[in-house]
Amino acid sequence: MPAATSTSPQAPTLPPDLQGLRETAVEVLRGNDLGDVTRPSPTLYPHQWLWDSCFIAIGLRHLDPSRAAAEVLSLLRGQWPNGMIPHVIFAEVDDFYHAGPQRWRIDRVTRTASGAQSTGITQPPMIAEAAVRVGEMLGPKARADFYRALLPGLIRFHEYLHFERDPDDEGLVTLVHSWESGMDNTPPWMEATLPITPRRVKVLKRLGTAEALDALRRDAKEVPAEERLTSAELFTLYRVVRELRRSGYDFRNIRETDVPLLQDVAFNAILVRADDHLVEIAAEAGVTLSKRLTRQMRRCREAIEGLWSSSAYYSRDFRTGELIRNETVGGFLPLYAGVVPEERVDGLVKAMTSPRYWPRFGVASVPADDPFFIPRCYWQGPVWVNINWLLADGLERYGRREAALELRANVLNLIAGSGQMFEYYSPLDGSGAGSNSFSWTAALLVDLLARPDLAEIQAVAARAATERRVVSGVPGARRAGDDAVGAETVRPDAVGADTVGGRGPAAREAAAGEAGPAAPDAG
Ligand code: 2M8
Repeated sequence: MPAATSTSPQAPTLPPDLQGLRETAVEVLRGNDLGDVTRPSPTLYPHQWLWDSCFIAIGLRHLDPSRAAAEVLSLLRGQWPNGMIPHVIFAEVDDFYHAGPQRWRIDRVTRTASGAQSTGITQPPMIAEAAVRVGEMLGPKARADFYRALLPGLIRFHEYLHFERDPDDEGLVTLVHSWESGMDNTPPWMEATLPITPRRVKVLKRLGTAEALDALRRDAKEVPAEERLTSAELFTLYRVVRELRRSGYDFRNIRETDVPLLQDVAFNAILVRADDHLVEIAAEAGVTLSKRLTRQMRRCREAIEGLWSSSAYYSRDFRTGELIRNETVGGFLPLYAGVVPEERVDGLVKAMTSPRYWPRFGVASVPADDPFFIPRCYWQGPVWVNINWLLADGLERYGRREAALELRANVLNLIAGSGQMFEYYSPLDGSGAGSNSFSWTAALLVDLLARPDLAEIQAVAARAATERRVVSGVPGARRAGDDAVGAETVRPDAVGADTVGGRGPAAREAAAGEAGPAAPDAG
């Protein structure tokens, strides 16, 4: 690892309550520090994840910029000869992770730069964003060293995405697994994956013997199963891994299988922003990007327009070219990319801050009136700190400062409300869910508390805490034991309660037992 010398910045002077919260966050980051890399959480996620490390570095830069630079650079350890940077680089720890090296067997097809084991898929390309943020905190010499060390691998990664994952030159990058989106059980991916539910899983569901599958799950030993994807969904995702493994992780083979292939809107939006940062980094390092790459970057930026339909952005099915019309928070990420025409911006901000996405705490990952919505279930309702960070950043660059302040204040209230660093939070009652001691929540809190406009964020947070924006009639709230939520500001117009839960886990488990062509076993 090249030396990226810098001095540790001063900790900001904070009021005592926030000081305590910051200390908790720093403690979480310390506890998850494995050396040059930080695991997302102590129990559920013991390895290194691509976009987690990027968000973590964005927080670490305020504590130790050199360590933050090392976190970003460490991702290159996992780079494949074809340029791909994998979504997980496995640490040499006693492995209890549910999708560990044995599921992937990448040693049969390739070797990572360091020889470390990895998965065979990638994740949202946040590296360039993290690099620029870390670079801001380094002195000129240290930044130059850091960029020089990172750039060749970073360029190869962007080339891999733009070339290998856009084989038909459509401008958009195609993903081969929902784990690549980072939003594992987000509705468009679950819709697309349902038809390939393994036959054995369908049979078990039909027989009503779901417990058999639940008992095989490792992840649900760490976190209540109802806060994660259903067993049918999880075993279907394992089946996709098996298909990818058999295809040698080569897109040309993968496209011949039946695994869902999506041009994911959030991933492509993050890539467009990352491309801008890559251009900036290359310019500063005096490196010229190839014409071919520059052309594809432009094509990608333009192609996001093809994901817009009447009032929202959606992901698209690579095979059929059809938009998958499930609304999710991912549809707002073109704001982060900076590709939304000005005349659309206010409409998107209005939608994002409406009671559908912001029933009481926002921005929810799925709207509260959506059949998929479950307030504490993973990427099907909860508020995620990293996504709100991206949205606030985009809003600010669009000059929507008030909205950005509101998002940041809301995140502050959520974390302060629990006093702990949860993986995600219920948009209905603000309770924390998923894993605890979660690194990117801690890191992005550290980042938020270092902002120069913190006093304004706090003022908005204080106002929001007394306002108690609440919607009534969301069945999900009752399911999750959220009855305690008061209804001072009831907005009955907010959600169409009748439909809520219609495609919730039970319904989908049942559907998995009915629908779809016969598929091989659960793998
Ligand atoms: C979650 O995904 C992993 C698979 O990649 C899992 O559930 O095992 C997602 O929230 C993903 O976005 C995140 O990077 C990862 C680690 O925090 O956990």
